[in-house]
Amino acid sequence: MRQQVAHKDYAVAIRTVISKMFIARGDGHIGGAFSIADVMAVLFNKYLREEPKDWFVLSKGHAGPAYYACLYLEHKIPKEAITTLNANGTILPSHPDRNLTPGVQCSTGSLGQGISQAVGIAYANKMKNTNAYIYCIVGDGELNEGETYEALEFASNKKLSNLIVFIDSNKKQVDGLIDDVSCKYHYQSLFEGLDLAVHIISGNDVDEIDATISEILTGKKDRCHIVVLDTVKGKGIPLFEKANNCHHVTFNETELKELAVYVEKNEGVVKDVLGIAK
Ligand SMILES: Cc1ncc(C[n+]2csc(CCOP(=O)(O)OP(=O)(O)O)c2C)c(N)n1
Repeated sequence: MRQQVAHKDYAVAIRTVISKMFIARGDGHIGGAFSIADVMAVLFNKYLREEPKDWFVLSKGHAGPAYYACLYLEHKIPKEAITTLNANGTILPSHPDRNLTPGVQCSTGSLGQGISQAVGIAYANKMKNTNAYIYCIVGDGELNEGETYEALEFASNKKLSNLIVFIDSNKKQVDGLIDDVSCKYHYQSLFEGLDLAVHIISGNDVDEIDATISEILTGKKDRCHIVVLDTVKGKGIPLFEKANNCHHVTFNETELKELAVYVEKNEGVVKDVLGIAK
């Protein structure tokens, strides 16, 4: 296993690489990519193993750039690709495609379908008696898709203790607040009602995320775990944190400048992470 870096640095490196992709492209799903940078940092920096082969499924596939940033930091994709996000002929399409991008394990983007793949993978691994874990990130807006509950019912029925599902509760989806677009979610009772283990934590706090995963991995293996991440959409750059809508942004001059400032400030951290994650 490679040496770890500080989770906080890894998260900053993820946001910096995403910013580079968006500057080159001129637009992107920034809000939901930045809100999950901290959980992605903990997973890629510490938990995802090659042997036994763990699985990572980004069910909210529009946050693909966050996934690509991790794969770049893990030396799976080349530097030249970073400036080609969603361009013709790129290996980095807007949403993850396992046939195009080295290291991507599941193609996602149609909301509800990533979590459905994740439960299937977890069930197959359970039947084969592997020690692999399946980590899946689902959006809170994605929970508006009925398919997510069908998948979780299956996870409950099959007691998929090798599956950890993170809900990115950033409180906003594409066209407004979750509470307005659909309904207010009472996560504890909602998921306990499905007989799943529920953890509600600060989703932009790397230490709390790390402690929660560690507790799950060392605890009783009798059911699937749901970790609700209380996050901020656009977390990391105040301009986007405060925006009413930063789901998908075509960046104006001020926003591009803000991204460039972030990149300039944190380029050194990316180099440090790349150096250690060799
Ligand atoms: C089946 C399906 N319906 C609609 C969309 C369009 N869409 C893309 S992102 C999104 C909102 C998702 O909200 P959320 O899961 O909260 O994303 P986040 O705020 O975390 O980025 C929608 C409706 C889609 N990708 N797939």
